[in-house]
Order: sequence, then C-alpha cells, then structure tokens
Amino acid sequence: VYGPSSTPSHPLATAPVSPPPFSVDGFVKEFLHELNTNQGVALSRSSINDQYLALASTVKNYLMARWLETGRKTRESQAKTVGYLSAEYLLGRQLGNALLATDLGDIAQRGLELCGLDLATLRAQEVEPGLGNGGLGRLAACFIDSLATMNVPCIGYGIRYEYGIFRQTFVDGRQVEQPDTWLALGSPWEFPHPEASVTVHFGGHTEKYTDAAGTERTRWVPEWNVLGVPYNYMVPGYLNGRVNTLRLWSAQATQAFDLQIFNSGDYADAVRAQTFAENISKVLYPEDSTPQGKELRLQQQYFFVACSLRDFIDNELEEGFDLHRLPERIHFQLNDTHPVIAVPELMRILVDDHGFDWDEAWEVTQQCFAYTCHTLLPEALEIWSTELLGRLLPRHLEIIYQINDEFLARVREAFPGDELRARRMSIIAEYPSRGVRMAYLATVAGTKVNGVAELHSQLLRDKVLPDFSELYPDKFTNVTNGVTPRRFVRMANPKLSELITDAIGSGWVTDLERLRELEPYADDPEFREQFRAAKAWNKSRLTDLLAQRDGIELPDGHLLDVMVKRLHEYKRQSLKLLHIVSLYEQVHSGAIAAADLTPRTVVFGAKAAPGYKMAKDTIHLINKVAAIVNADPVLEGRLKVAFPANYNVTLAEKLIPAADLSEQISLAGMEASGTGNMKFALNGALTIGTDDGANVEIRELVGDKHFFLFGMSEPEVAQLGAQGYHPGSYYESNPRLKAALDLIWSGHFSDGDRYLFDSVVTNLVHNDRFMVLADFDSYLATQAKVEEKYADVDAWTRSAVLNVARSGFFSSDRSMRDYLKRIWHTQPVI
Ligand code: CR1
Repeated sequence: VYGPSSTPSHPLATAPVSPPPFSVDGFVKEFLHELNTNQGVALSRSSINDQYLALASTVKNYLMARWLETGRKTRESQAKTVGYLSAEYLLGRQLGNALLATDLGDIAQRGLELCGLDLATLRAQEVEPGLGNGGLGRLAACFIDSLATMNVPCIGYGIRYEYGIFRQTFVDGRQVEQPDTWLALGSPWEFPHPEASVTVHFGGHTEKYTDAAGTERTRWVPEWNVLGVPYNYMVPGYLNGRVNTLRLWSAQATQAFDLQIFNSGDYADAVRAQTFAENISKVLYPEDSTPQGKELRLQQQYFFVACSLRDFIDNELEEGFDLHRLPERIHFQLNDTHPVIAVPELMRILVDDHGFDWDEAWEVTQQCFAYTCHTLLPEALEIWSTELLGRLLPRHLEIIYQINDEFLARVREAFPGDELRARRMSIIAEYPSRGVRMAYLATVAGTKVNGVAELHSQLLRDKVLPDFSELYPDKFTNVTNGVTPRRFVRMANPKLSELITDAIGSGWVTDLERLRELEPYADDPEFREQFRAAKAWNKSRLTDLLAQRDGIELPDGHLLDVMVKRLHEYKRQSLKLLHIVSLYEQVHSGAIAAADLTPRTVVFGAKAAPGYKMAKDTIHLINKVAAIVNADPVLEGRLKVAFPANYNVTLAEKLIPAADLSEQISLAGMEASGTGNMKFALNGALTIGTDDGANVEIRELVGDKHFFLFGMSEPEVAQLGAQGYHPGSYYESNPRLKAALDLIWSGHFSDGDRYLFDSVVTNLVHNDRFMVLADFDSYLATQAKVEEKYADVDAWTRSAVLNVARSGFFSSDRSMRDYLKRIWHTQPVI
C-alpha cells in the first residue's frame, strides 16, 4: 500500500517536490545541511569522506524532484517501458556525471571553494561501482544513460554485488586479485527498499493437481528461498529533467530460511544459512566473454531475473492490469544469455500463477523479450547442464522441455526428414552432455536477435546461428554498439569539449552526428594547434595521475600508444608485446639505431580472469618486458612501457583522452564489436586495427587515410584455418619474428629462466589459435606507417580531427534509436 491513509490537508503535502535553489548560496546551504544532518559533523570537524558524502547527497537532492516527477509521468502515460536485464552494469563514478546532468558543476565548484574545499579532491574520494567485467557491462551503463537523455522510459535491472570486479595489484609483475570493497566508505547513490523485497524460490520438485475448474495443472513445490532487496539508483538524463531508475537486487536470508541441511536448530547453522543466502549477490564472477558454469552463477541469474519480473508485474503495473496485454507495457532486453532464464520464468508466472493456458502464455512471452548476443566464441555461449538446472529450477526445466518439443515440431514441419537439423537446432544439447543452450532458447523466444556490429551480426547469422536465421530470417538484426558522449567526451575531455563547442555550439552532446561540422576545421591551422594543446593538456593530466597513482613516470613528447581492454588471447595483447620485444631486439642486435625510433610510450591496461592461466602469464610477461625495457639506458627517451594496475572506468576517463594511438588488434572475426575503439576515435586518437567488430565501421566512416588497417580479413582468417594454419612456418621464415620469440625463450626477460614464459611462447609457435604470428609482419609494417605519419605533425592532427568529426555515429544515443526502431517499437515520453 502506497501513500497517506487519509487525504492530506497541508498544502505542501500535495505540492510537487521542489529542488534546492539553483545558486551558489542555495548549494552551500544544502551542502552544509547535509553535512550537519546526514553526516552529523560540523564542517570544521568533517573528513574528506564526510564532505564527499554530503556533496553526493546535495547533488541527489537537486535530482530528486526530477526523479519523482519522472516516475509520475511514466505511470500516467502508461507508456511501454524498456526493461533492460543485465547481470552487469559497469557504472563508473556517479558524482561527475550527476553534476554534468544537472549543470551544477560550476555552482558546486564555487560553493565548495567558499567552504574552503576543493571539488576535485572530493570527486577523487568516490570509489566506482565496478559491477561489471568489461564491454558488456559498460555498454549497459551507456545505454541507460542514453535512454534517460532521450526521454525513453526504462528500468535497468541487475545485481547489487557486494564485491564488484576485483582490484588488480601486481606482485613481482604477477596479477594478484584483491576484493573490491566499493561499499566500505558508504554508498550515497543508492536507495534501499527492504520493505519492497521479493521472495525467490529454489529447488524442490513439481507436482500435478486439478484446479477448481477441473483443469490439470502443475505447481512447483520449492525447497528453499531467499529475499531480493531492491536498491534504486538514479539514472539522470543530460539536462532534460528526466531521471530513470536502475534497480539492483541484493540477496538476504528470509526469516523462514528452511534449507533442510541447515535445519538442525543450531544457532551457528542458522547464521551459516544466512551467509548461504547472502552469497548469491556477494560477488561478481570475474569472467569476461567466457561463462563459468557454476551453480552459484545460475542462482545469481535466476535470482535477479525472478526479482525483476515480479517487481515489474506487481509494482510497475496498476492493480488488476490484464497480463494478456503485458507486451504493450514492457519489452525486456536480454543482455547476452545471462538473463535468459527469464523466458521460462515468465511462462511459469503466467501459466502456474495466473492460470493462462500454455498457448496464451507463449504468445505473450514471445512478444516480451529480445536478445542481444555479444560474442562469437563458441565456448562463450552458455549451456546449463540439465542436471543442475533441474535440481535448482525443476519447473523451469519442464517448461524449457515443452518449449523445445513444440519448437522441434515446427522445425520438423518446415524441414521434413532433416533429423540432423532438428538435433542441431534443439534447445537441449545431447552431446557431450545434456544441457540447455541458452542462446537457442533466447532466439526461439525473442522477437529479435541482434549482434553488436555489422560484421558480428552477419557472422552471427552465417556462422553461429545459421539454422535459426534460415528458419526465422526476419528475427535477425544488427545494432552497432555506441558509447555515451556525456561521460566519454564531455566529462572525460573538458578541453576538447570546449574547443568543439566554441567551433560548432554545444548541440553535439546530445546530437553527436553534429561533430561532422568540425570537418572543415581539420584544415584550419589554428584549430589544429588548439586541438594539439587539448591533447597535451590531457597528457599532462595523465602524467600527474600515473605519477601519483602508480609511481609511473610518463616521458614528455612521446607517441602515446594505448592498449586497454580485458586480457584475452583473441584480443592479442601478445601481438603488441611482440612488437615491443622486436623493437628492443632490433636496437640491441644493431639492426636499427635507438635514435631512429619514434619516441613511444606503450600503455597497457588489462585485467585477466583469475583462473585464466595464459592471460595471467601474459600479464606477467608484459610486466617483465616493461621492467627490462624501462631500465635500459640505450632505450631511454625512446621506448617506454607502462602498465598501471587496476584499469577501470575511472582510469579510462583519463587515459583515453590522452592517447595518440588506439590499439584494436583482435583477430578478425573474434571481437564482436569493441566499444573502447569508439571512445578513442571520439577523443582524437588514430586507430591501428584489424577489420574486426566495429573497427570495420570506424574505418569506413573516418576513411582509410585516417585509420591504420592491418592483418587478415575475416574471410582470409577462415580460409587459412580451413587450409591448415602452421604458426611454426612463420617462426621459421621470419627472422625478425624468430629473434623476438627466441629472446623471450632465452630467458632474457625472466632472469635467465627459460621455462617461466615457455607456455606463452610455445603456445604461439605450436598452436596460436588466434594467428598472432600470421599477422605479425603486417602489424609491424603498419606500425612503421604510424611512425611516418606521426612525424608529420599537421597530417597527424588533421587525421585526428577527422576521426572526431566522423565518429558521431558511435553515440549510444544512435544505438538506442536503432533499438527503438528495430526492436522495441516504443517512443520517448516528453
Ligand atoms: C564483446 O567481447 C563488445 C561487448 C559489448 C563483449 C565486445 O566486443 O563490445 O561485449 N562480449 O557488446 C562479452 O562481454 C560476454 O560477452
């Protein structure tokens, strides 16, 4: 029950909520009030953390009226809402974005100054919520930002992990993971609502019964349950008065937590039961692009999806809403396969809880979901063993079997006699063991299936799900990823933003295609000069940050060559590493003079999944090579390798604007899209990249002359694979490559230990699944072209300006428009 129990008589009680005055005085008053009443301290006795928390509350207070108003408007309009279901949201820090969305930056700065405080210091106090691994989680955060900015009703649903992505440290060059205690100093951006908790059931069995009308029905008799407590976060639109909601679920033990093994009546056991329940939202699985297949992971997936569906149906719809019309009010977007268990869950709700017959329920369910696939690696498509699924969610497994039976009947009808095809397409895999192919389930159930860049969507149709695209040609579509220009240009790159706004006005922040108007400025020497000045400012900001954060010294005047992304073999950090080792080897063998090298600093940022040995060995090797290169007097001032630990959104915001060269060097056909690639181009870095993922579209848009393409194309990769790839032949026939690999093999970077990195080199020479050696030559040749161009300052800057001017397509606002048009068929609410 919501609202007062009798009609309010005080005029204020029915007036709309009003924000604090939009003035320095108004701000100071609100800030001090928050400091005194929320933190319970006087300014003179306040810690930086107190000040940060009070500042966050103050900014929230400015957003509050908009948030409440957005809720009212959305309910009244009965508009269709986008329900974004994602196991990850890599949000980044909230304060800067909230200041930007409210235009409070200057007021806050001046107000705090008048209180003797420094805004930048308080901003640095914030620990980012790292509730995601990489691109997929950051994409979700960009999408909800865009939807709010575009006035589209959206609820993001996810998990409030108590520990987000681990904090990476290096010990003797090896990655060591530390828990991410992002909640330790308080979490001012969230609003817990324990009273609105939802119970989620697990385990048990199903039974048949006959209802009052004499119909045979099934019910689930679960064995144990947990509570999902919602935590709401504001998702402010940029300067538009809209604030959407992100609702993250935290697991708690129910009072009657009745898991049998914990039922001994023992107090210690009871507490253990509590821990067991709370484990569900305890920690983010740090695997990126490869699933884990662990029971707790499936618990997490069902937990947040069950909470979210219940929440939407019970709380967001008016009482008595006819669920047959559910598709008019919601479109759930499945962010990869992680939330796909929502499909049988909605069927269960409709059939078991609301008495729908099967066909009616399937009709509704099929209209409520759409599925985004984010990968091409076959091993990354989730398959849950039927044994596990049946044990944890017995009713859901039954429902999946029934969906599959009906689906296969359809396949057999469409392709009579093609039994192999039916087996290939079955949602239930029989080999090597029985499991549920979640991507197939999502494809069968969803209105649409999309890939995340043109090439990826094409390969998805032709190679990953060819049978499905034949059966449902209209289901498949593409939406190329995008990034929010608010966070990744306007906020991260204030100098460039100012320069752009001076030239073309401020409209680009919400209409990024307008960057096109910058094109003529590429030929304006004065503009180019200012553009370089902005880049120089970003570099010096990064230099200060890395000195203080990591004790890393960035030399002046170097080409800043940046490769930041998760560590994965398919992304080929090892190719970048071989380039560095080769430069070092060439100088020391006398093949080139150090003085002839273009002064270059290579910056890596990368976390490896804790159980991914090859990735961790690669990190170790990069750090060892860095140590030798950086200590080498011959290379002093010519080549430097920097690997700051714990790359995250906060660091990205400083690193990307400073970069000259963006490394996007995955094997063609492996990177679904990439989104870092877009951020670099938008911030005026030139890309060296393969024809992979969204690189293809970046190159097409910015033009070949302003993009360094290298390596095999996807069809060439496929052909080489088919004819038989032998990395050893590249090693044997390319002296420069052989010398680089031999140098690592010799123990040169491991204090003479020949075995330390043997696995990395052996793998490259004998297996090399991602064809690093095949692309080595082309990569080095193209790096030489990079250097040549970099020597021509004006030509380089001109290309950099054109990269900015021609990358407006990569705004996540455009991605959202594509989803609205091609998938959700819903409208903004003004
Ligand atoms: C892809 O690897 C893509 C992001 C966002 C990643 C990357 O190329 O840009 O998704 N996939 O679409 C992923 O994390 C679980 O899969």
